[in-house]
Amino acid sequence: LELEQELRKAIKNKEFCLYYQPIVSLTTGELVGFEALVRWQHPIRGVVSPGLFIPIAEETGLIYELGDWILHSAINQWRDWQEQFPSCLNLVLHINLSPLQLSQDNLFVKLEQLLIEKHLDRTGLKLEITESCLISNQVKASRVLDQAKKIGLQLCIDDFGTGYSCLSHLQELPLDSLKIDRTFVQHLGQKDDAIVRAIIALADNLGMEVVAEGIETFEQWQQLRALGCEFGQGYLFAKPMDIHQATYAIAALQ
Ligand code: G
Ligand code: G
Ligand code: MN
Ligand code: NA
Repeated sequence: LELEQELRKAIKNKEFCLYYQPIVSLTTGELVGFEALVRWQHPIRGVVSPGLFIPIAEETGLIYELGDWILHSAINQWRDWQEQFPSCLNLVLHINLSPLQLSQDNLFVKLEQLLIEKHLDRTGLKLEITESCLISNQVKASRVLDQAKKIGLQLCIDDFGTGYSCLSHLQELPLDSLKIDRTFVQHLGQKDDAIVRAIIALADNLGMEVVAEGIETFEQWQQLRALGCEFGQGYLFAKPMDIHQATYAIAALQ
């Protein structure tokens, strides 16, 4: 309850910021884009993890306001980078969406207005959604996702394999990429790699790109590359960066 009140205040006082974690090509190790990750810079507690406050924001309904701020902030930053660095047009920006945000009727109407207002090139914009929001209401999910595709956004299924994916529905949804959860990556080399192999084959067959998360060792990188996984992110390549560090990484591409 205490955290809830502080969260309310934090939204009013704009105590949030976005970090950007690089996504790289596993073939070359080169930067292909970023995932935007929200941080709460609490005046006393210091940095509070989204793993802690996103669930509270969801329980209390504050996620709508916070989610709008995240979308605005990420899109504004992306527009600034596109203006500064032409090479940015070849990068992707992943933005996480809470399942609750997807249930907002006017989400994509508002988003399209924002994109038009900012004159943004949309080709690299990708929304990350979790499996859980696809199972609760299958018909509605595919209608909502179609709306996102209609306004030129791409879709990525996050934390794949950790929820209850209904595999038959996966092929009916307009998904562009799939993220292998880091729990599977961590087990590479220890256990059988059958699950990762199967996920990559599934994605290939459905025409989806694959991004592996949580790559921490060189061995994991090499194994994923050998299994045909095209993209990755993780501490081996880079931790989530503040705006200055991310800008530097983009500038280095020129
Ligand atoms: O950045 P970190 O690993 O601490 O994130 C923890 C969790 O919070 C992850 O599951 C991540 O998906 C989630 N998260 C981070 N940023 C956002 C965001 O902007 N929106 C939503 N809905 N979830 C986020
Ligand atoms: O659920 P989601 O995929 O959005 O969560 C991404 C989170 O994973 C980020 O908050 C990020 O800080 C964290 N993360 C990114 N790379 C690594 C990594 O290599 N190892 C671990 N343990 N966590 C990571
Ligand atoms: Mn994510
Ligand atoms: Na994830």
